[in-house]
Amino acid sequence: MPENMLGTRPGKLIVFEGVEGCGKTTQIQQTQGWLTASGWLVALQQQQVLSDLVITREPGGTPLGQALRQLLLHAPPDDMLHDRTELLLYAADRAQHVDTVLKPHLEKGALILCDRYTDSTMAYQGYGRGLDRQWIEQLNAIATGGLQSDLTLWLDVDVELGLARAQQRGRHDRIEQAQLDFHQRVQQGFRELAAAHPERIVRIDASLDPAAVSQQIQEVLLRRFESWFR
Ligand code: Z5A
Repeated sequence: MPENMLGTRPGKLIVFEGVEGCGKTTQIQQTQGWLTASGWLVALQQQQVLSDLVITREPGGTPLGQALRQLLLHAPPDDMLHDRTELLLYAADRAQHVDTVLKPHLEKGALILCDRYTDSTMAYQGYGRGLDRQWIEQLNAIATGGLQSDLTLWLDVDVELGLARAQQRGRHDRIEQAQLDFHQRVQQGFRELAAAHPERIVRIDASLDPAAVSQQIQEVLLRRFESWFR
């Protein structure tokens, strides 16, 4: 499906993806700051091509999703989360997020910056956990109702570097503690997805310092704005 099942829609969905510690949160904040400070947001609003800027994430972009996020990242150790259970919880989080946040805002013309989306499920549950990738495609289609990102920025960083950054930050959740080879498989997943969808997924070298990463993202966004809004 070239666009999505909504048909023509005015908003744009930009997703940030990558392994742990790749810098998604940092770069979403930087992008928000740049869009505001550079005047791009106001200019696009004045031209009435965009309504507002929305920042959201998966899992946890809705009140229900926040409860699911807590279960997903901090499941009680004596009630181990099984792989298919985990997959279905991510899908439930996404279905709620798409229907109550993403689609309504896109219909109103918002520019959405979303921390993780369907490629994370393929990378983590498909490549990482080894679940059937056709199931995941089907489940993603059900959960999204066909809504694809307009652009996905894959923040590519070596797994070891990303994990070291995440550890410095001091957060240790269930998935961050998984084995190194699990994270390597996830990384391979993002690599293959980017190769398979070169128009939708753009690689960003996220091993550089934050300002240099932001610079690359701004260049990609300016090129996309040119083609989307001209
Ligand atoms: N997951 C899944 O399995 N399946 C799914 O379908 C979905 C998700 C949707 C939570 O995601 C988990 O959900 C995740 C995958 C799984 N696995 N884990 N754990 P999350 O996105 O909420 O959590 P995360 O991946 O750990 O992201 P994060 O905590 O938000 O980290 P980040 O956004 O990638 O990085 P950051 O917070 O911007 O930066 C981390 C640290 O590095 C911080 O101290 C920064 O100051 C520093 N940093 C950032 N950029 C740089 C650069 N360029 N140089 C040096 N230091 C930097």
